[in-house]
Amino acid sequence: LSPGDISPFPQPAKVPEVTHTQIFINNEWLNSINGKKFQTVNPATGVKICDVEEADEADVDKAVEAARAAGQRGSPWRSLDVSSRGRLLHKLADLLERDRVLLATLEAMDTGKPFLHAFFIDLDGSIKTLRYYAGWADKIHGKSLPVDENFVCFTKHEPVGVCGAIVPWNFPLLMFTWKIAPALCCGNTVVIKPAEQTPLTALHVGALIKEAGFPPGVVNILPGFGPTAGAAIARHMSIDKVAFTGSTEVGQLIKEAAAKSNLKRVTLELGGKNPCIVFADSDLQLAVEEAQKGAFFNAGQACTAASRVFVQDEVYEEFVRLSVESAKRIVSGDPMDPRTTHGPQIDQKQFDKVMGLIESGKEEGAILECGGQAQEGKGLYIQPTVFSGVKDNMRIAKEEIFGPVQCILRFKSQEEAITRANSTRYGLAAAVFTRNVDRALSVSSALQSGTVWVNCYNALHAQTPFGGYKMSGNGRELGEYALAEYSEVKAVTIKLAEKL
Ligand code: TXE
Repeated sequence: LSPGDISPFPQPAKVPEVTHTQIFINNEWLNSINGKKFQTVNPATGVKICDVEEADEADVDKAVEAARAAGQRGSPWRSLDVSSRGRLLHKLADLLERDRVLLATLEAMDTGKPFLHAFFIDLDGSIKTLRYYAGWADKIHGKSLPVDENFVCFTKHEPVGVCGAIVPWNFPLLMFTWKIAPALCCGNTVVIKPAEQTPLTALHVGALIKEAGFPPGVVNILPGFGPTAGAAIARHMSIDKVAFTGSTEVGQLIKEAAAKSNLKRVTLELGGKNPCIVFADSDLQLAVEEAQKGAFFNAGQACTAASRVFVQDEVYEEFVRLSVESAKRIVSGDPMDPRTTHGPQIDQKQFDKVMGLIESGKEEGAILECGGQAQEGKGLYIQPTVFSGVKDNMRIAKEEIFGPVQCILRFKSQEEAITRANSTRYGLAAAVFTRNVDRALSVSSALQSGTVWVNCYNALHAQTPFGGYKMSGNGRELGEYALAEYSEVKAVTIKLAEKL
């Protein structure tokens, strides 16, 4: 971008006021019961933004009590007309639109992602998710069933009850709305914990939830840590469902805690090692651009990251050459600068993990084409890194890197590509690049993956279900499919005097 191109873009808020740093329960702002606070830091600068109240088990108990009361029979929330429920979700979407610049600024400060990405991607997705589920609120209905003998039977869809949610730091606001929107649309109440690295946008939305007019206790927000507040949600005896996005390892803990407590329902959206298969008959320039967008978007901190790019023999060298050229054009810098497309990793732990995996790639014999190092004097920034000659048994081909590292692997036949793509414990997303529609469809069918993109990458929509096969998770978020995760089905059977 030249300076002349910058002006049409929205600008970050000048001095974003962080006004909401407390626990949000019953539409009130509270200090933590144990008096603890934690700090949230801007990963682009390493500078503390503010202190936030730290919720623990006792605060979770209080929030669950509020959520349970808010969802009781006869409560204002349970008695609300379904069309009014939809209106409230639309109102919340309106308020996110009003505060879009402030929210995108807070998101960029707290995560280090470019402000314009936060504004155009995270905020856009959050607002659309709220509006999509606002539309569903009065369209969730059961069926009338033909049954034997002199009975009539119908089903109705009821709220599950108190829904716990635990979200990560890579898309804090988007994951928050992916959880609350379907839950509220189905009439549930929510107890949600943002990630400890990124509590700020969720808390600001708490204020908007109150302003929109949601009754007290319908949404409760608990900033805090995983092993304390998060684990208290997972094992709570009075939470009916938990939705989690995060690592596969913690996903296993959540499911175990749910099983050992009250068998609450569990939906999990976990890691990925997503294959992106580029056939020789593809539009190569398009494939290079999309695969790279997949690898480097959000500094590689995406569960959908295109972290294994399989390229067919005939076009392999050219693909590597173009990918390296493209990686070198990525602009890393101040997230508030509109020219920046690449930000830092979220924290030291993630930075160390990514740097460790890059080192393992070098040691195990992958060819380092570009990057491969931290950016000098820039804290948590890592150079966009391209490895070619990657082999299936290398750690960088097997483990989720969650950093700006593109791994390029070579293949010969379609069957080989499918087998290698599927040989992972994960199954979240996959992509196929080809101009042959028969090939696109047969490879899409063969891939063990909750999402398959054809000639595109990271194409996510509120209308489209998202979730994983295998150890990438259970259940689906978004779309009509998510409604089933947030509803109980009740069958009502009536005996009649005679057969109708
Ligand atoms: O994840 P955690 P971390 C992957 C990615 C990343 C790795 C580790 O590979 O490098 O996980 O990241 C809460 N009980 N993903 O350590 O710990 C925690 O507070 C209950 C993929 O950040 O899973 C936060 O709110 N909750 C992923 C959330 O879980 C617990 C996004 C995620 O943190 C808990 C993030 C516990 N015992 C990381 N321990 C994706 N699918 O997009 C932690 N938490």
